[in-house]
Amino acid sequence: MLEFIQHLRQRYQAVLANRGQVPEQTAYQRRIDQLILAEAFLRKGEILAEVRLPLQIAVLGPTQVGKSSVVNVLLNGSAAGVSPLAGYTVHPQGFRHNLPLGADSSLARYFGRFQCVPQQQLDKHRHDCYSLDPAEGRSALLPPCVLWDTPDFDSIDSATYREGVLRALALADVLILVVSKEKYADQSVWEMLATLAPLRQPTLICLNKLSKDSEHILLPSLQDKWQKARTDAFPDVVCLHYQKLTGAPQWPDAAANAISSLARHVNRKHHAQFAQQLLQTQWQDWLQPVLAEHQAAAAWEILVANALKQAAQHYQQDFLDHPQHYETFQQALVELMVLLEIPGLARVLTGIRTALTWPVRKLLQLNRKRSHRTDSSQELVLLEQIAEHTLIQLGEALLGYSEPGQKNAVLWQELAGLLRNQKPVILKNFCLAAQAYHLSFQHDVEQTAQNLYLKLQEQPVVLNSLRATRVGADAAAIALTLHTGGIGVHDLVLAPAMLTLTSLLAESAIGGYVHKQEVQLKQRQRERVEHTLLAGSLYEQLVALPEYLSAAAYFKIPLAQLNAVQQQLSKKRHGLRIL
Ligand SMILES: Nc1nc2c(ncn2[C@@H]2O[C@H](COP(=O)(O)OP(=O)(O)OP(=O)(O)O)[C@@H](O)[C@H]2O)c(=O)[nH]1
Ligand SMILES: [Mg+2]
Repeated sequence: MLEFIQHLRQRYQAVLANRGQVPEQTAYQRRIDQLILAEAFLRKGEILAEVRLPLQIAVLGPTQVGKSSVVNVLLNGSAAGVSPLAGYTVHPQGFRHNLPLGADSSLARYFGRFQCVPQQQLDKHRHDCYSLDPAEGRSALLPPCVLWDTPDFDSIDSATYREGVLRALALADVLILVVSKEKYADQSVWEMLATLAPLRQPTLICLNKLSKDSEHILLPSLQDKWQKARTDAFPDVVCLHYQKLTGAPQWPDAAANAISSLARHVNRKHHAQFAQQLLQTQWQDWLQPVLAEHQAAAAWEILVANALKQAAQHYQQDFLDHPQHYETFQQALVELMVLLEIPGLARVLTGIRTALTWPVRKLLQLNRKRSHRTDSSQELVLLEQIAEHTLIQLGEALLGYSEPGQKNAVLWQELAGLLRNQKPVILKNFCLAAQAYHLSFQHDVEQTAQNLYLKLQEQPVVLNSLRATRVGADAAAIALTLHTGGIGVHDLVLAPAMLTLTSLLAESAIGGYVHKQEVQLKQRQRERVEHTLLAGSLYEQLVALPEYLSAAAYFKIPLAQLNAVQQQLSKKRHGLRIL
């Protein structure tokens, strides 16, 4: 689970980085924050399950509200760096208050790739660091704890050190939110508090830099803002008045125990439960663009499947059912003529001396190389046209989906571009597959001819009339011409001899059988075209297109992986030991 959350966060960051300004920018940024928090919160849970971690208190707030000043007041020291420069603190800085000396390895494990550096050596330009130093003395305002001064989350530069803030905040058992008169209403403050809500940390608000009596005006408004962002009770507020002389806040005596009593509300036993609730409530929102990609891919598959259904209908109408285009059965009849070796055939072979003595089939074998029946096939021409038409139709549909404002418009747009670029390759592959099909289907044509031949053998009357008529001889001549490359396959359809031969057979005693053979051949042909060419070559190439979407700009998390993680999430209702 932890690895998945990490991966999801990285995908969000990559997608944002690669797509530039996206309409969902704000939502993506919020989810990245939530994922960093969740990841850190789960990591803390892992550590809590193994070791005793001292109480962690984090001071947070927008820039220049006096966070570091409050840290110093609470520690009764001056260790935290204070400055009038916005965004002065850029690293999480921990101060160990009243804690026995001990190994801090569990915190190092918590911070992971972040390096622990002595406070004085923190580099302003390196943001994957934190410090953890002992506090100078003891403070009556704090229980034994690690007190964290954190960087702001609202300045322009804060984007570069935001992860450090979030990691420190997810570690905290208790939060101290510092806001000032100027900053308490900032949207960033309340967005951050909403993001932190699932962590259920007991919180104290410090209203800093107050002028005399201004708290009465500010407090109701502060409460209102809290209630809009959170569902938990409005916390205690400590009002800190502006101290011109010291330049530092002064903690009121009445609030001396505020933090210690807040710390008593910390209940780490519920950590696992809170973590699970956090995942369950945010899961669907996090996965929304990931699922949207899968939905788009599924929609594309349906689009392709429908287009291919239409393509199959075109093939049926414009070829199989078309009286002037359908040539395959005529080809079977040509083969039949060859098998019959109709007498009189020799007449048309004048000029080919060997033909007078050689059986026709032998002659055809010699010429087989020369004639390539796929070259002249009307079927192949039509299939290519159908494929091209299908791609044009799909391209138009994609453009419709890519209109700005449409769901997944960016994805559809890129898919439209991919289709445009890949079109020549898709068509070429399709044509090759079509030729291969056509060649292999000759076997079925020959088989049909064999069936007819065998049937004719049983019907000597029909056979003899065929041999006796001129039609037979003419058709046989055409057969030979076709085999020797003299005419193309499509010419067969309209050749008068072939037409007469067809009707002669249809009206003969084996008419029913001939018709059945034709129907069966057509059926096999349709199945083969649908299966190997439409559902095969074309569908497979088209459905694979989304795989070529630029890897960095999309989530591309497989459904199987999603399902596996989701199962984990729903299984472990009672605590997240697996996490
Ligand atoms: N006079 C007066 N100045 C204060 C008070 N609290 C903070 N300041 C000043 O406000 C400025 C910012 O204080 P910091 O404590 O550095 O604020 P911060 O929130 O840590 O700021 P960043 O680290 O930049 O986010 C400093 O110049 C402080 O001296 C106060 O109560 N009175
Ligand atoms: Mg600071």
